[in-house]
Amino acid sequence: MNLSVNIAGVTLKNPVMPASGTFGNGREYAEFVDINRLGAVVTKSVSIKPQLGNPPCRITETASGILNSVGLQNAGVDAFLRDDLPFLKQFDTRVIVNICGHTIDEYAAVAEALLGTGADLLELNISCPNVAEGGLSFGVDPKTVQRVVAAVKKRSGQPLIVKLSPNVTSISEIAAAAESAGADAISLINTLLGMKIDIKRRKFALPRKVGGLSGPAIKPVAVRMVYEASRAVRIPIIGMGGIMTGEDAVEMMMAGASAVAVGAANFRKLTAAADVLDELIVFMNENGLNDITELSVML
Ligand code: RRO
Repeated sequence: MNLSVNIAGVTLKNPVMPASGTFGNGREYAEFVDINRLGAVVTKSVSIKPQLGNPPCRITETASGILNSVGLQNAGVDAFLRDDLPFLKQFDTRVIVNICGHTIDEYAAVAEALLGTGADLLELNISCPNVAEGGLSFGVDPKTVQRVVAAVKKRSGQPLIVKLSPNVTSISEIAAAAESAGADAISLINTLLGMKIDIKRRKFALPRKVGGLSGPAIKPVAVRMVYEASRAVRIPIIGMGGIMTGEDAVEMMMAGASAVAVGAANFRKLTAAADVLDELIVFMNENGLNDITELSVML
C-alpha cells in the first residue's frame, strides 16, 4: 500500500501530521507517541523574538470544541534552532516549521533564520486570531496575502505552505492570492473566531474576549473551505479542522486535501494523530485502495 504524498516537492511517508500548536514541539508527546509514525511534525508558531503570550485563561471548552487564546507564546527562533529543531531531527519524519510575525519584515526574518537548517517545509501563519498586531490581519485581504507571501518567498529557502484563515468571505480568493504570490502549498483552516461569556461571573471567558474555535464543531466549515480552495488552486492542500477519526481524514481528502492535520483531537488523546493514520489504513483496506492518492478521485 502506498501512503506517501508529495507536498511542494517534499515526500511525506504518509499524509497525517499534528496541526501547529497542538503538539508542542514534539517533546511533550515523544514519551507517549511514536513520532516516527507521523508523516510530519508541525511546530508551534515560531517568531523572531520570544513571546510571552496572553494572560490566562487561555483555553476554555465549548460544545464540541475548544476556544483558545494562547497568543503566540514561543521562545523565539534562536531558541527554536538550538533546542527544538535538533530534537525533532532525531525522528524519521518531516519537520514543518510554522512561522509568524507582527510585520512582513518579521515574517521574512524568521524564514531567513531557518534557511539551510533542517526544516523541511515552512508554514506561513497568516491566520492567528489571538494577537493585537499581525497574525490574522495578514490573512484576510488578498493584496496583503500576496505581499507577505512574496516577501517571505524571496528570503526563504524551503518550500512554503501558507496557512489560511476561515474568517474570510471568499476562501477561493485568498487561496488564489497565495498561489499567485508563490505559495507552494496551502493549509486550512486555522481556528474560527469565537466568544464565550461566563454568565455567572458576568465576564468574558477569555481575556481578549475573542478566541479561536477548533474541534469537531468546525469540521463542516473546514470541509467546505478545503473543497472551495481546491477548485481555486493547483497547489497541494493540507486539510484540517475538527479531524477526530480516520473517516474524518478520508472526508477531508475527498474534499480535495492531499494531506491532513489533526489538531484539537491531540488534547483529548495523545495518540490521536497516529490513531487517525491507523484508521485511514483500515478504510483503504476495506475499500480495496492501494494508493492514498486514489481518495481524491473517489468523490
Ligand atoms: O497562539 C495562538 O493563540 C494561536 C495561533 Br498562533 C494560531 O495560529 N491559531 C490559534 O488558534 N491560536
